Amino acid sequence: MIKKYDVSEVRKDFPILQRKINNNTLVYLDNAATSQKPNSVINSLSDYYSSYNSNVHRGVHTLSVEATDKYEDARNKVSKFINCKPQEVIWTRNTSESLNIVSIGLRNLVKPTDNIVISRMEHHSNLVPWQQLCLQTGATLRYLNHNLEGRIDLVEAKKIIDKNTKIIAITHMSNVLGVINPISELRDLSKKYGTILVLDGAQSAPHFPVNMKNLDCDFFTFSAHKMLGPTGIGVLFGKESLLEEMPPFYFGGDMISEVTYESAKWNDLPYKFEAGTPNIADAIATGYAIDYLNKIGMQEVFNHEEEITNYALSKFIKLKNYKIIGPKGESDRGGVISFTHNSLHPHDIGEILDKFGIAIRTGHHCAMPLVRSYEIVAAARASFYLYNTKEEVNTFIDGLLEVEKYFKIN
Ligand code: 7TS
Repeated sequence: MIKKYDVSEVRKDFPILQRKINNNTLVYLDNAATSQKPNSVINSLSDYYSSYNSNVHRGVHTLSVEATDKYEDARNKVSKFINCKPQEVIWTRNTSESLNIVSIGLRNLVKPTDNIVISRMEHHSNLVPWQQLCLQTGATLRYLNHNLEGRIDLVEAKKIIDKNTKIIAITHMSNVLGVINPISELRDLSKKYGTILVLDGAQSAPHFPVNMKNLDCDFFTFSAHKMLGPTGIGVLFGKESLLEEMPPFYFGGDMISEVTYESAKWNDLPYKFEAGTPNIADAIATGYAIDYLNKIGMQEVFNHEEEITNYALSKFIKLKNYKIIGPKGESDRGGVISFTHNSLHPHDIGEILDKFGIAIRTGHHCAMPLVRSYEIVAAARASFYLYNTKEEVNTFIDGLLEVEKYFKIN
C-alpha cells in the first residue's frame, strides 16, 4: 500500500519549525530564498567535523580516504538525482557561481554577430553574467517576452531565436512569478539552430523531478541551500563534451594533472573545475539532503506543494485588496505566490506578518527589471515547501487580513 504523504511526520525532522517568533510558532514561507534543514543534514555536518574531518583526494590515511569516499559518494547521489554522469557534476558555491562559470567559460565561442537569448523574468544571477558577456564580446542580448501571468510568448520566441543565437539561458521556474517555463519547446528551437541551452534550476531541482536526459539541456545549475542542504554549495551540470571543451574558471590545486614552470595541463572532469580544497562538509551534507528528498520522492514533494499552493490560491483570490503577480491558475506553476496590496507597501506587510511569526520575503527578489515591469518597486512573496501545511496557509491568510486591520484598511 502506498503511504499517504504525512506532513506532520516530515515536520518532526525539522527542528527549526518548533521555533517561536514573537510568541507564535514559526510559519516559514520564505522557501524560495532558502529552505530549512532536516536533522539528518544538520547532524551530518557535525559528524564530518567530529569524526572524519580531513582533506580529500590527497592523503592515504584513513580519515582522508573516508572523507574522499563520502565526498565522491555525494557527487554520485547528485548525478543519480538529476540523471547524468558523475563527471558531469561540478561542485560550486551556488547557482550564481555556476552561471558565472558557464558564461565566462563560453566566452571564446561568442562572436560580435551572435545573440544571446534570455527571458525578462530572470534572477540577476542569470541576467547580469549574460549582460557582461555581451558587453565583452559585442554580442547582442535579446529577451523573450511573457504575458501578464508570466507565460513566455512562444510564437514570438520563434522569431527572437535565430541562426545567430549562440546561447539560450532561461530559468526553469521563476522565483517571482512561480511559472514553470516551456523548456521542451525552447529546447527544440535550440536544437534547430545548434544553440547552447543553459537552465537555471535554482527553483526547479528542489521542487520537482529534474532529469538531464529528458530536459536535454547543455548546462543546468542549482543551489543545495534551497533543497534542504547547507549554504555555500551548489552544482553545475554540463554535458561532458562541452565541459571538456570549456576552459577552467579557477586555477590552482587539484584542477591540474601536470605542472611545469612553463605550463600546466588540466585534470580530468570534474576536477578541472574544482580548484583548491573544496567545500567537503557541505557537499557531503548535500548528499544527505538528497537522501531525504529521495526518501519522500520528488513527485510526492511536487504533489504536496501543488496541493498547498492550490489551496492558498483559492483563498488568496478572495482577498479584496491583494493582487497576485503571476498565474492565478493551477497548471505549470510551482509553490511561489508573489503579491501586492492596493495601498500597503510590501515591507509593511512583511513586518506585521512577522509579528505573527509568519516569514515571507519582500522586495525585488533579485529580479529588479521584472518587478519594475509590473510598475511596482517591490512585491511580497510567500513560497512553500514539503513541510508546509494547510493550517499554515490559513494562518497566513488570516495574517494578511490582520495586516489590513492594523493599518485600518477595509
Ligand atoms: N536563480 C533563481 C531562479 C533563484 O531563485 C535564485 C535565488 C538564484 C538563481 C540564485 O541562487 P543563489 O543560491 O546563487 O543565491 N533566489 C532567491 C530568492 O528568490 N530569494 O532569495 C534568493
